[in-house]
Amino acid sequence: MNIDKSKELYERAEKVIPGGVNSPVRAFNSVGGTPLFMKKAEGAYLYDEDGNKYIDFISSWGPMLLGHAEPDVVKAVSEVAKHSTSFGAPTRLEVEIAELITSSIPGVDKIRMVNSGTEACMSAIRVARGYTGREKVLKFKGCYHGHGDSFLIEAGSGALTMGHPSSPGVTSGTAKDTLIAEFNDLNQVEEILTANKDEVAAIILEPIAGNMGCIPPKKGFLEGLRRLCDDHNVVMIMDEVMTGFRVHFGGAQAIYDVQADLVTYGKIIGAGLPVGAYGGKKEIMDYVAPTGPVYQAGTLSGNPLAMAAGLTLLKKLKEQPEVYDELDKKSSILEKGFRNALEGLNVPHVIYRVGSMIGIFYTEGPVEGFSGAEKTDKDFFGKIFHGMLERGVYLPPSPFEAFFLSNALTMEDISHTLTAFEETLEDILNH
Ligand code: HOZ
Repeated sequence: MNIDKSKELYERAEKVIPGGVNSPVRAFNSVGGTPLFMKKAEGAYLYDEDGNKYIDFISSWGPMLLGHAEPDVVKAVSEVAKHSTSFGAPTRLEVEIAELITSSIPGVDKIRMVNSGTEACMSAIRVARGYTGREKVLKFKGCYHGHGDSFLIEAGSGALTMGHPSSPGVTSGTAKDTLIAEFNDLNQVEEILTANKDEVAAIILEPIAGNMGCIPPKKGFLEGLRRLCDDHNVVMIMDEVMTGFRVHFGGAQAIYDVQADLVTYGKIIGAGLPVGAYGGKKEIMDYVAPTGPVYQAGTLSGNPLAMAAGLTLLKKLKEQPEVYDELDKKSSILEKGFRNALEGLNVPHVIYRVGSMIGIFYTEGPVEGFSGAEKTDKDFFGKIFHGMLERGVYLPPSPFEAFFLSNALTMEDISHTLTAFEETLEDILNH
């Protein structure tokens, strides 16, 4: 495979961009090799600067549910761009997308647009703190909510001890306000809430963890969290940046029938343009300025290009619920194929799938949270990644990212991917 142009761009990029990339996972640090610089994408295919074509299993980390360069989305963005790319004043599109989301998602009475999932989650915990008058938030190890300071905290020596910043630049003052529990461990959450009685403003979680591979909630976990939040007057925040409008039009909340107090969204509600949003119960959202005292603002919030793209995609998804069935079918064929190949060659594995999100862990398991996910064989994953890439399949370049499928994938793409997977496994095991 010739990747000379990517190599040349990477060399140039490293001189002027930290690590040569604008988001760390793109640097291929977990898998080695040169990051590929993409030139274009269409439907389910990515094309790099050297003209190599790949079947895409990232879908821009979620939003490309109908594939890249979806014609109606492209048309909507092009039309709106003719009338300006930003006003710094309200527009009709903002009202329409807010109406569409609030009328579709039970419990989201009001919604505020921001520019990224990070911003949405940062703002949601600020509102929860303002609303409850409490300072601590509880998050789960391995759940990612963007790079806000409060989220870059790792657990201390035990669940009940203070957390530490996981990145220089985050203060110990911030760390003391973030409590960490193991995903899917309800008892630990209860213990932490009891030990921090009347101090916890919010519990924030990815209802289906999508940033430590893909790990679904155990039966009763979300219901249990809902109950604990009610008992302790804690705001329950579901981060549906990856799962919202993807695993189901109503997101994970619709699949598991558990309603959060606040929900955060990202990427997909802008069809891949830079967008985030947080929304929820009226009484909480009315704490946001200018109605309420919690400040949050932004010139590019509700940007017309992003709103036009998002509105077009969400309308299409709402009008075509069969998209989710089709995606489910394709994803389940892929999941079964992966499982058969791994079982056939006796490769230890745990596979999870929720709708069109898939996670494969190369370990005996169990994998129910980060301590299980961490056991995945990272070297093995790196070899799989490169074997697949050579065969024209672009997987997430990290063992801790989920696969995201798009409905633009054809059955031929799925069967090509499974053949590539079997060949790659055989190559690895025979060397
Ligand atoms: N870690 C991000 C997705 N979970 C990656 C974002 C990006 O590099 O684009």
